[in-house]
Amino acid sequence: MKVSPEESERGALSPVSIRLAVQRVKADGYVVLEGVLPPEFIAELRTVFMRRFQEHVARTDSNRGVNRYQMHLPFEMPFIDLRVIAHPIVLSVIDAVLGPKVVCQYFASDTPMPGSDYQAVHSDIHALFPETDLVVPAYGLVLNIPLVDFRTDNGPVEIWPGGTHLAPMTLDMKALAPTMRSECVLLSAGSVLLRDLRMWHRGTPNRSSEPRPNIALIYARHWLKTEYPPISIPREAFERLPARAKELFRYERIVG
Ligand SMILES: O=C(O)CCC(=O)C(=O)O
Repeated sequence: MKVSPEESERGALSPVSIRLAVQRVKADGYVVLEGVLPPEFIAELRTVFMRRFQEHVARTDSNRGVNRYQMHLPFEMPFIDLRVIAHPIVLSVIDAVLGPKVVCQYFASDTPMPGSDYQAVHSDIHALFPETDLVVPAYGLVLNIPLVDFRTDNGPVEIWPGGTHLAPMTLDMKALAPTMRSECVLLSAGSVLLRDLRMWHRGTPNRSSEPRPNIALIYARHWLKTEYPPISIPREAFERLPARAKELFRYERIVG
């Protein structure tokens, strides 16, 4: 979905756009919002990210398959710019899907490097009721913010849209996924991908010569407890946040 220049200017989607975006998430498991972040801001994020990332790679083994890194982000600028953590356009869709009292409980990144491979198809959340086939409405959304274009050659995320977010968690994902329709999400930097935590997906090989960095946040209903470690937030940074952002991060680890 394209965000119109008027919506960008106002920092708010029209009610019709919000309704469409919400219905896309409910029906398809995801929505792409195009043109949410300006190129100069993406460039700044990418520069600072790549510095951090190179340091991380120099001292850590890859943790998401060969040449593929998940790295938590420090709770500092420019990563905690409100356009990343509490973008009004993005939050308007998140709020409409997840209801009041939403929290943000994951602040990290995924970067396939050249030489990375396919991941196993997976969902980003455990079953709430593993002993049953019960399917419930959305309770968590992943926000992906690409820091470079996602192209066919640089390891775009592959998704199984249109129903897998509503599939019982007892299904045999590994056997089923290869027999089902999937697509690679090709995105221009500046666009964002909002996807149901449950939607089946995987990383694909980066066959280019550059890393493909992507910021990932999880927003959820306030009662959800994931197995990810809490976000560590320096108290001064927390205190400087506006009320809405404070509310989003209120259950995280405020230190100092
Ligand atoms: O950004 C990507 O390539 C997806 C990575 C992913 O799904 C994961 O590591 O769990």
